[in-house]
Amino acid sequence: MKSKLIVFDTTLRDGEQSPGASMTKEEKVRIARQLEKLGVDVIEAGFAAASPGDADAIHSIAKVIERSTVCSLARASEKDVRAAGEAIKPAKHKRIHTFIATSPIHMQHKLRMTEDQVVERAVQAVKWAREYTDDVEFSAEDAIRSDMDFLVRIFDAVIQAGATTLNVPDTVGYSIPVLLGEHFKQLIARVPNSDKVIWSTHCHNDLGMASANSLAAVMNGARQVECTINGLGERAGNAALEEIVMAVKTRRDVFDCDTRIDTTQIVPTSKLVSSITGYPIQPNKAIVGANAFAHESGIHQDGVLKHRETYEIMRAEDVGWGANKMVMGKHSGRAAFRARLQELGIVLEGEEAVNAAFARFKDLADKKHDIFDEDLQALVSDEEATQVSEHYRLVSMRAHSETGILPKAQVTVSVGGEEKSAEMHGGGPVDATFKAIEQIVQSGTELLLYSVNNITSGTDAQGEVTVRLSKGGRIVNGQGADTDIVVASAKSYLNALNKLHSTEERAHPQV
Ligand SMILES: [Mn+2]
Repeated sequence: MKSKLIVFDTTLRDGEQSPGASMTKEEKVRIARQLEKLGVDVIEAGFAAASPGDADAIHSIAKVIERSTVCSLARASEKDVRAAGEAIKPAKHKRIHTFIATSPIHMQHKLRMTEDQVVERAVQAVKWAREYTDDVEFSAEDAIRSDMDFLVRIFDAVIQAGATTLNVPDTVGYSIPVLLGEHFKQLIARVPNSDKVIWSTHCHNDLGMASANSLAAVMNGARQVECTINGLGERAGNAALEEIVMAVKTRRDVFDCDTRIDTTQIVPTSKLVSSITGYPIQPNKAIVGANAFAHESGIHQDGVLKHRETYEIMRAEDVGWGANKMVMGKHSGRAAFRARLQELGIVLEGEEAVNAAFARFKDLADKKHDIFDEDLQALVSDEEATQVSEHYRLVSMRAHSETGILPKAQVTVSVGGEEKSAEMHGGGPVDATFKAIEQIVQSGTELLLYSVNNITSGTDAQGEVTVRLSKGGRIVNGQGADTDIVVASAKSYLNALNKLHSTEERAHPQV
């Protein structure tokens, strides 16, 4: 009988801390529902004390999630822990995850606290958290660079205070598998009552070893892995959920534990997170990259055709490739449209919202023959984006490109209800369009990233454009989808400007 490996997904917390990846409440709820369908045990839904908006998003997720545990992060302060406790209150299964730094460099330079003070604060935070739930996780931030004797002391103290999961994060992505495994072995051997708690790993990918390090922890007794979809996260990201889950499943001969993940939901979840955050997936990404199961070379193809196991260690359909064959089109009715949204876990508030989304669907079906699940997700994202306090709205545009002629764009934007137009030349139709928008808006932002990806295949596919803008130290991603990539570009640029216009300031702790 294999033991259970708890999958703790932090896409909505650590993942959201990727530059510009911040999501709206509706987007977070949509991802949380998909994570539940995927079979994630714990959903870290956010950091409640970051802002009232963050607390509200966690609260909304806590209300709709039934099977997964809903968790909020909290620094080791009374204000943070109480904010977390309030935010997760409606959840059926709830957890508070509190943390404090334990490495000498963090205690001296960041916290300016002594070891005794850090232990006292950690114990107090766990006790506050226990007022709200019996399920309390404690993280020793930067554990990998902390002194082993001190870690043993603080973990012993928080177990006595009531912590039930102990997380040993490699916050800065510094470890290597052999050392990290040894770290877990020693901790579990030395901490009193270590068998009464779940040991957890949280690895960052700065040296490209997040998944390998996490698995080394599992081989040495960790029974919870903290990870994100597509490896999203601070800097180089976190351990990728899909890699951990498939490694444990594929190498059953090595791991004496198992997850309860429905692996056929991996690819749909990956696509949803990518499309909502605007972080495209590299084609050669393990499990979820477009090439992960494509056999280009003739020799490989021949081998695979003769006997699949010659080159394939996993089956594409087991991770959800090709599962989205369900296609809708021009003749699909309102009932079918609604049923499909429901199956995708998309809940639209009220008949009016359904009607608006259905009208968009019909528009799209006029331009594009087959409508896939990914198109529906993009359509709903687009619809939600238009509802988010639209200070800037695209009224109309015309872009012209012709060989031998300087490209030109004419754009009309509604700015707080007032229509303004401009016409500009540029290096190409997209450049001209952005220049025309800037001529109207005068935002003074810096364009950090512009990327176009096709949502599905074929030349009639919708283009999904991501634009990353920076202004005064703040970074936002804007997105837009359309069968015309110049129009999609204008939408994404305005979406980013709207976010800069409305986003509130938030705290960003790192674990
Ligand atoms: Mn982290």
